[in-house]
Amino acid sequence: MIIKFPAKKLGNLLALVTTASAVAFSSAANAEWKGWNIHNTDYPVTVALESFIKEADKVTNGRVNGRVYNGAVLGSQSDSIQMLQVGAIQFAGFSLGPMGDAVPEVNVVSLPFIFKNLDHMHRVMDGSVGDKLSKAMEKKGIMSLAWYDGGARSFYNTSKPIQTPADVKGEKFRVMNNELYVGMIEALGGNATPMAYSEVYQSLKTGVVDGAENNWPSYDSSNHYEVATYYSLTQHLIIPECLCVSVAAWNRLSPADQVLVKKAARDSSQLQRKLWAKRDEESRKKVLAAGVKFNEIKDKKAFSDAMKPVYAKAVQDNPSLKSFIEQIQSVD
Ligand code: BDP
Repeated sequence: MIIKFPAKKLGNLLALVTTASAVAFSSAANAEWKGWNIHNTDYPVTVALESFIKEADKVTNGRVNGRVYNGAVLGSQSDSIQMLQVGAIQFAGFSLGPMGDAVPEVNVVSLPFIFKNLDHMHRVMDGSVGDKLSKAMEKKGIMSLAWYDGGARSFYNTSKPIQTPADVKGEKFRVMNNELYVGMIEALGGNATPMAYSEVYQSLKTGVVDGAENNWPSYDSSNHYEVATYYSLTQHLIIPECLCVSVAAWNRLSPADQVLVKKAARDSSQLQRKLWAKRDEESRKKVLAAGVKFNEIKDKKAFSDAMKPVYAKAVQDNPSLKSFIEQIQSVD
């Protein structure tokens, strides 16, 4: 497998990783597994990733050892995808949302209302569709060892409740880096700006964007609730997250170690899902107590109908999505 990057971009990525790890880790650097993470301490993804690498170290007698770099200090999520592909980092935990560019099949999980609820997403991802997506990622240098939860994403904004699709008209929304989400907002008559997570707080505060969309825990941990105080429960996206490893790092492990590391990953996903359910509830309560104005959506079908054109466009751009959509819809 050959992945090409412009020399300058790749140089920047490698410099970033080398500097960050040199600061934190001076001995046995060759053996260190560097883990990328966007979230801060105590977040369910963070705790699960830390538990994974600790367990992997234990069960392999230190043959796999490393640490998790929180708060996206190793670069943005788009950077992390490329760093996994070239083996500059060894593992990461993140939303599959921005992965559509690198692995087009994965865009199926970014289609609005594709999953009925969290349980449905679990059944799909823990079954054959999850395996197929993992295979597609593997061809691009990234392997998913386990699926994590990312809850359901809803709109939040600074000026008014979103009750119907018409309320999105003319509003500027931040989306994750993926053209599909731009189409999703445009289908509602809004304007979308793809932007790194780290820039959203300031952009909401200064009016560069009017709103964004995310699950309760991220709305809480990013402090976006302080500056965008209307949260409207559209739940238009349920996007799985992954504990992913670099195929380059994976291939250096013995088959026996691969079995052990995979088990550590699966165990960490059990932990993450438990922590997620708890945190989802805690974050919801916390932001509501802080004064967030929250509304349910009376007619969710109005949103899914308005967003339907996104499906046709996605299939047109990537015909292989058609069969993935059908497979997901056929899972009860
Ligand atoms: C969070 C995901 C994280 C994304 C972030 C975002 O856990 O991976 O980067 O949303 O909106 O819910 O960028």
